This record gives sequence, structure tokens and C-alpha cells, in this order.
Amino acid sequence: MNSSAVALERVEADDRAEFKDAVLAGLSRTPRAIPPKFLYDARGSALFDAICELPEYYLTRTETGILRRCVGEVAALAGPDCALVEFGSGSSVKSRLLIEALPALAAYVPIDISRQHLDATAARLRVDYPSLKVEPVCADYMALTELPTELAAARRRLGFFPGSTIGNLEPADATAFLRRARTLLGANGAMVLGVDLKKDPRRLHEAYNDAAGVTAEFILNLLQRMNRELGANFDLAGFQHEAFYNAAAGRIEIYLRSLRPQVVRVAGRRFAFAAGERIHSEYSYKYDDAGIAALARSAGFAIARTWTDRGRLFAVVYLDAIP
Ligand code: AVJ
Repeated sequence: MNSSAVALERVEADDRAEFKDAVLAGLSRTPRAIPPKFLYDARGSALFDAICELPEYYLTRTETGILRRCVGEVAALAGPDCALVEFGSGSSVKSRLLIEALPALAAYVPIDISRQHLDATAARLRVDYPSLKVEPVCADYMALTELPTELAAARRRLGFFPGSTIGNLEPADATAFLRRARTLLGANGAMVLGVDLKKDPRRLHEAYNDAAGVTAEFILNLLQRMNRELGANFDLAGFQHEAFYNAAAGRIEIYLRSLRPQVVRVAGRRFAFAAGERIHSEYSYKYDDAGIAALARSAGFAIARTWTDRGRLFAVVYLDAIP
């Protein structure tokens, strides 16, 4: 085995230990909850890509459409010599739209927890844009406290946080994240943020309860991941995906619901589930204009421009750091 294979094994062992600790803590808590970032193992990431193609899941295609139309204006607002900093660089489709539109881009800095995703993305971009400086940062962007020092030379740091990933965060955490991003991006910093909007609750419900059952498979994959990686014995037929819009809280709530009383073994420990008992999987907060403005202000940003689609399903906002 070569040294990079050894390094990869070590990363996988660390990831597994982190997953195990989070699962045991999350299943011991009342109410039970496992953080949504653990949905994205290799199978989960593939299932999420499939979700993005579903007719009911309008978010990805709507945001991409908005970006196609607004990147020219984003480039005019941001100006030349920017370092583009992407928080959680998943699909490079959206970043490519910005990379191609921004004039004299100083660098592209994808931040991601997965070393493999990060290296693959960087390699592809270096082939497709030979003159672009790609500076990947392998880190949990929620905890990141500094950027590569080489970026100090760029005139402006432009953050990019698409996909309504901000919706996974509770309001206080969303503010804390954006405030930290504001500090990382500096006084001349700016941020392009993708946010899913409040809308007809039926439309929201369908986006998280698709007819083909891909969302259910994506959420149930968390149980399969525990079976695979932690030697758990979850019976997949004993749990059900449950997603609904909580209008008062302005969020989709997603759970795994136990269909009967059952005892499950996870990493050598036993957990008893009552019939109907749930494991919280994720929140997906939806915003309106006032909510976006309040969020921006609370984190030290001012909205320079908001773009939406005709149906006002989704918004892309350009935020300037308030000095
Ligand atoms: C990746 C967090 C934006 O909240 O819509 C999709 C995750 N979960 N279907 C979302 C998700 C179920 C997604 N985000």
C-alpha cells in the first residue's frame, strides 16, 4: 500500500470515529437527533444528486437558472481580481458559472470536508481552466477560522454559499456561520447566497415527499450507513421517512419514525424505540425577503441585490460586508 492509500485509510478511520461519536450522542439525547451532514456518505451524495433531478425538487434547477441570468451582474458588482471562496463545494456546475463570469479571477478556493471530493473537483477545474489558481481547503466550513495567506493579495474575497444549504442551520447558527464568513472574507468582502423561499406549503411538502421515493431512500440511507459503518442492525422496513412543513417555524422538518417498538444495536450499545418514536434528521428553513434581510443584517452584511425566478421559488442574494 502506498503512502496516499495509508493517509486515506487514516482519514476514513477519523471520519468513522466522528460518525460513531455523533450517532451515539444523538441517539442518547431526547429527542433523538443525528446532524444532517452525516447523510452525505458516497451513497447519500449520489442519492442527493438524484433528488436534484426530481420534478418535485425545484431548488437546484431554479437556482441554476437564476445564476445563469445573474452572473453578469454579480461580476459587475464584485469587479476584477476577486478570490472566489466556496463554502462546501458540492456540485461544481454552479461555481463554474461564476468562475466563467468573474473578470480576472485571482483564485478559486473550494472548501469541503471530503478530501476525495475536494481533490477530484480541483483536478477537474485545473484541466478545464489551466490559468485559474485553484487553492482547495480541506476543512469543515462551519469551523474554519482562516483562509490560505496567498489570498491576501486579491482585491476582494467573494464568498459563495449556494443550494440553500444555509436552510439546514437553525436561525442562530445561520447568523453565527455568516458572521464567521464575514470575518473570513474581510472588510472588502462580499457573499453570494442561495436561499429557498417560503411558498405554497403543498409545493414544499411535495419537494420533500417525492413520488419516486428518492428522498425517503436518502434519509433511510442514514440507517444503512449506521449498519455498514457502525455494525448497527436497523431493520430498514421498521422505519419510515417523515417530512412536513412547519409553517409557524418556517421550516421543513425531516425525521425517521419507528413503525413499531424495537430494540436496535449500534456500535455495541442497545437503543429501545417506542412505536412512533422519531429520530430527527434535518430542518430546511425557508425565508422571505424580511427574513433574508434580518439574517444579513444580524451577520454584518447588507443586501446589494436580490434575484429570483418568475415563480419566486428561490432567491440568490449578493451581500456586501458592512465595514
Ligand atoms: C442540501 C440542505 C439544501 O434542505 O433541500 C433535500 C437537503 N433533504 N431533500 C434541502 C435535502 C431532503 C437540502 N439541502
